Amino acid sequence: MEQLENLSVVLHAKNDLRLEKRPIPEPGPKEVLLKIDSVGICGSDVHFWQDGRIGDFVLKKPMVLGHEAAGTIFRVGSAVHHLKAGDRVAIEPGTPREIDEHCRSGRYNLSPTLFFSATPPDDGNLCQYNTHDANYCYKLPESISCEEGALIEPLSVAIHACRRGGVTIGSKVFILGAGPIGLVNLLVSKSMGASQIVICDLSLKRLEKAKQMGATFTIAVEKTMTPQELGQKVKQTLGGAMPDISIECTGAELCVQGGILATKSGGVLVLVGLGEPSANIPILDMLIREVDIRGVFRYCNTAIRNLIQPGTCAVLCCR
Ligand code: NAD
Ligand code: 572
Ligand code: ZN
Repeated sequence: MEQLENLSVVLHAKNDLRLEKRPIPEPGPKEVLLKIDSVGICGSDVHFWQDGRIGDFVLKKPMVLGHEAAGTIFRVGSAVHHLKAGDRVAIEPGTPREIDEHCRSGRYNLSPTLFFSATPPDDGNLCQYNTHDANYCYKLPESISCEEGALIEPLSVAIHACRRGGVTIGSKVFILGAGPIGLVNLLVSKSMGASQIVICDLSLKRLEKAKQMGATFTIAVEKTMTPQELGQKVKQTLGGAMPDISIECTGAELCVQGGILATKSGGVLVLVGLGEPSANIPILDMLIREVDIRGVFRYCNTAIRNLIQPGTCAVLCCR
């Protein structure tokens, strides 16, 4: 019989990435063994590689990278009945380890003991075979490739952010940052019915991409711009109106400040971008104009089973 290998991309320490053979794991009763097909490289994989840490999450032992992944079921655990060998699935990397108060309220992303692929100390999916909780594997319909399946993960960040912001039909949305996360927020805002979407970035090339992807207006930010100028520019761009919802996807302090000032009174600023642990923000402006600031920690409940076709998954955008 052919001897299977499990070549894996393992981060040992800052700037010490190795390709090594690891044993093929055995699935537990509620798990599946997956042959990994596609893995996206997220900014956080690059950060762990280059810095060995992100904030308080520090690499202390070797870890397999990759949390944007899709694969094919190779074998199922004894208690798994909704999936079978050969099914192609999108993998949700965050799986609860215990049913705590956050899980019970449906916000399992907030569980402090959550397993999350490729966040120390939990291994990711940049390998040939891996096991995963079967309840967090979503069968892909024929029409969705594994590459697209892997991209459901970053898409989920945007679905969660737009839900947290309350994006709905007719919303005016301001997105700060046109990197992959800003761009998926653009796509999800559109699909949730936003009528006007303004997006800003320092990079003209990224703004060009945003325009191609359906942004109504783009704003080129200059490093010398003040947050007040950014807020004014957004209002001017929208013909005197202010956005109902702003979604911050840069982590830059200027953008957090500009996001508050740009948002209409009674509106919402959603913080997705990971910046410094503390920031100087125009808190009085936020208070007197009742601009709500909402955080985003990854996502929860963005994919479900059995919606379109029995046994397959659908990504939920609309509430
Ligand atoms: P990215 O670095 O590719 O994109 C960030 C964009 O912001 C870049 O295009 C950059 O030019 C732009 N930018 C930086 N400073 C700016 C400024 N002063 N004005 C205007 N634009 C500016 O990153 P990404 O992959 O798109 O992710 C965006 C952020 O979201 C990162 O901080 C990432 O860590 C974070 N993130 C958070 C979550 C979460 O759960 N909260 C999930 C995924 C990603
Ligand atoms: O797709 C999930 C994801 N989450 C990111 C970044 C990139 N991709 N977040 C920013 C970093 N945090 S963290 O709390 N951490 C490393 C666990 O600083 C998680 C959310
Ligand atoms: Zn990611």
